[in-house]
Amino acid sequence: MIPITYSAEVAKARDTGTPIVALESTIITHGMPFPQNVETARLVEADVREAGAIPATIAVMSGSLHVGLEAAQLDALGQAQDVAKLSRADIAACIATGGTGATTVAATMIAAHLAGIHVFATGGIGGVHRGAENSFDISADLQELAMTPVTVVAAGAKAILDLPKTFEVLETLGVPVIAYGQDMLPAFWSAMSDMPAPLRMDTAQQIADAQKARTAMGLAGGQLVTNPIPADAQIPAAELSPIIETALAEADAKGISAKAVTPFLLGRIFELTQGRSLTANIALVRNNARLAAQIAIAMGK
Ligand code: PSU
Ligand code: MN
Repeated sequence: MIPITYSAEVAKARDTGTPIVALESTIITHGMPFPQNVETARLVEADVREAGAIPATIAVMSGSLHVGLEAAQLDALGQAQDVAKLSRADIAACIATGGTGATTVAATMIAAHLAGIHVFATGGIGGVHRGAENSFDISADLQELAMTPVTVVAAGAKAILDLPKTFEVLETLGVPVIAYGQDMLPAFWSAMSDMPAPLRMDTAQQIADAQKARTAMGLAGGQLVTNPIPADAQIPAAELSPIIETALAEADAKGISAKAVTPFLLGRIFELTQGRSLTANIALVRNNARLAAQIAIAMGK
């Protein structure tokens, strides 16, 4: 087994059996600008604690896999330059070479599972990019959901993606997609899309029980819980879609590809909305952290 460095509070939670919620770090290093990234990470951790669970923010620092970051480590990561963005393909190489990297949804799921954590909160998962029929750009997050038994709470897939193709691929991969408390899938910055959700659940206990049933049946993989952004924080899809189109066209013109696509688009949408996309992003991550804590508590029952 790879050695894991636990934060003091996560180590204690493991000893006492307190529910733990995993949190990713790519959203800190590549998804939000400093200082809002660190402020948000702290707020999200506080939301998890307030809801009765313990937060475990995951990252690789100088070759060590950290599950739970001390406050000073979180600060350092939020300001570090040239941090790698780690997925299934490169997390082991980063550890082996003593590197520092932030974990995406896929890599965070892997680390959470190694640490025995069953629930993870993020903003939005990666998915099938628009134009994937030419670029083949499909996030490794989707395959990870099919393989690793962690329930991921997100506000849907990021609206910069091709959402219908993303949900088609999830269905093909056998990943349960559950909308929390509504019939339609949310679309990240907007509470509603025009796509009906494959599954709907209204309580954290149902979601926890569904993950347990999967595992009991020997079905590999996790679940995607799509939790709508709070109504007062959302940006209507109609308002956002021309902005997304502009950002996508710029990415295309600049030849942005592979791992750089998602951070570039999020950064441009932040600028084009005068920061409103970030305010919405912060609200939805916090909302997801609270639901993830309830699911982690329900898993223990
Ligand atoms: N959600 C956010 N902001 C982000 C991400 C998710 O609100 O920055 C990150 C996640 O780490 C996700 C990654 O796994 O973007 C997807 O990147 P890619 O499309 O390159 O797989
Ligand atoms: Mn990609």
